[in-house]
Amino acid sequence: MRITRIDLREIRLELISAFETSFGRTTSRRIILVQVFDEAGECGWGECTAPEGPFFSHEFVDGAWEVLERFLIPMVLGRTVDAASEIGELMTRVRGHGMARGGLEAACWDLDARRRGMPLWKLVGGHNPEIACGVSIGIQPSVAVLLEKVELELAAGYRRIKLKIKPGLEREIAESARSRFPSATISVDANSAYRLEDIALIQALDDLQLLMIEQPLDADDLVDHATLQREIRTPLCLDESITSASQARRALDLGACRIINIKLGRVGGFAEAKAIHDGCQARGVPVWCGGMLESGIGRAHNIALSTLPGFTLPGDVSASRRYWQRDIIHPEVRVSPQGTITAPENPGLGFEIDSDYVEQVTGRRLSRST
Ligand code: OSB
Ligand code: MG
Repeated sequence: MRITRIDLREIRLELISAFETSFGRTTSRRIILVQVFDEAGECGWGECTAPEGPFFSHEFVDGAWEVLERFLIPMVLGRTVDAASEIGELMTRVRGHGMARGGLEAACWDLDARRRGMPLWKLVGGHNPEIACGVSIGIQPSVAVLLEKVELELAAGYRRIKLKIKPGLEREIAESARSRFPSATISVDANSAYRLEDIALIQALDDLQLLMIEQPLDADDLVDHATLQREIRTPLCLDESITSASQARRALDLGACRIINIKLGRVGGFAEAKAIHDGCQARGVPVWCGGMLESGIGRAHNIALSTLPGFTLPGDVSASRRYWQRDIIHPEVRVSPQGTITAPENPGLGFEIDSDYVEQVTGRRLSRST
């Protein structure tokens, strides 16, 4: 397939409720959508998961736009590949900026699947279209509000509850949820808010039967994560630290984690995500699909990725209605009472793009063609 045109647009969507992590609070999202076209005018959609500010990692919306416009689009435009799996290789000269690369790469996977008339999840290599879903719950104004949210999500069927924590609040958050819901599958996510000197705070969570503790320390610190993992029974899961398949291998060789969260954007797209998945599967390490408060397009990509057989733990892939009053895809993503999403059988993403609504919420745009 030959990529003859690439369009970017920035949309703005208000979150139904603010999402707070140890690094900040998000109330609305600015999201870059990528469209790629082939010589026949067939089109694929991608979403760049870069957030509003450089607080999760170095990436953010305006930086990603700049990198896409100046460097990535010129590397892909006019090029011919046999399959979307080769697109990532065209962009390897750019260091980092996985979310910018991943948005463009994922759009090419959607295009490739549509051209072949097959659902994206099958092209990616998935076997079972039914995926297990969890939720990520931000830091709340009080324990009472938090427990109410957890109760609602468990009642909706979600199979794993992830609670955001930050220094000083970790024990209160995790213990209140554990004592109120003794048999629930619960994990916590610190988004790099701790240092190894805070080890006592992390050890205080070790008796709460948590499924995992996600990314307690710095993204670039595999060594301290390995030290911490030796001192606790609860599995560590890495998110921010895992930016590539080689970084995943190093983390596992060092014993820095026992579980890996795979995010399409953070790792630069499907080819790298699949490589991480394959490496983990070969070593018996469970993986799950993370989320970045995506619109329906990024969510649909996450659903496809989650059908790979090594995704044995529930992901942060949940229903559209938890985020948006109105999503940009039809139908919106729905979760069954059993806490599952079924990947669609239609070609490509398998969801229709609501182009009228996308137009309504579009701010700036850019189009490049051969
Ligand atoms: O660390 O997993 C994270 C959201 C934004 C940035 C980082 C993270 C998250 C989430 C939410 O946990 C996942 C989601 O519901 O999309
Ligand atoms: Mg995380």
